[in-house]
Amino acid sequence: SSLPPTQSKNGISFPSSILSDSLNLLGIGFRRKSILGLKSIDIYAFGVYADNNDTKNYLAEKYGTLSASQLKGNKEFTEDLLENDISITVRLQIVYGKLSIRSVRNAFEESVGTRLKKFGESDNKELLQRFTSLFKDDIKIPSGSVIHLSREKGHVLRTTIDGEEMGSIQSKVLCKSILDLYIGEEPFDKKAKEDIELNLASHLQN
Ligand code: DAO
Ligand code: DAO
Ligand code: DAO
Repeated sequence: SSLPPTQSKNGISFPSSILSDSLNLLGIGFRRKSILGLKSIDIYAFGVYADNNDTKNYLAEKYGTLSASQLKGNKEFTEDLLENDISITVRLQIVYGKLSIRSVRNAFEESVGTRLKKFGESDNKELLQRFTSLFKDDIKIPSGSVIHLSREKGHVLRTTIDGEEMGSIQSKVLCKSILDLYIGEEPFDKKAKEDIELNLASHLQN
């Protein structure tokens, strides 16, 4: 079975587990954005961590007999990963050093807003604003900052920046929408998602 990667292509390293021994790294990738339609810049690197026991409990019975290639691109599997009460943390490490809070808010409303709509959240404007209002103008996220976006038990989204608690919000659709950016059908980084599927396949078979 393949070991989870602990280092990304251009040298940003991710620990193989964080927060607890059972929260293990499944894949890493990049969030890129093209500026003025010209060049594409790396905004942040990310690592996706899932709780070993949760993935076994929720997914092994149904998917434990499938090979990595059978899991790859399997829509039902993606849906089950997003939908179930599986603890997952996405660790972001900021690369682009000139992020303003305004551009974070705008990007968030675009990326997460699209997903909230996709998952049928009718009141998404209110939910989005409740969330982005917490992005105070004096928050600093220079290059190297580490943000944790965690889905905890009961579909609670908890956010920390450099270990400092920003707050939590209980919302199944918000948790699902944020995780969809990284492990959904149209992820930011396709290779990262493939690695995640590969590592989950080998974990579920054991
Ligand atoms: O400054 O115009 C610019 C480029 C900014 C791109 C902003 C993308 C923000 C992505 C969200 C970051 C979340 C931490
Ligand atoms: O990359 O489009 C995206 C969305 C990333 C979610 C980022 C959440 C950022 C929360 C902390 C912001 C603090 C200003
Ligand atoms: O309206 O239910 C509520 C309380 C809102 C608390 C939400 C905290 C969200 C934390 C995310 C911070 C991201 C910087």
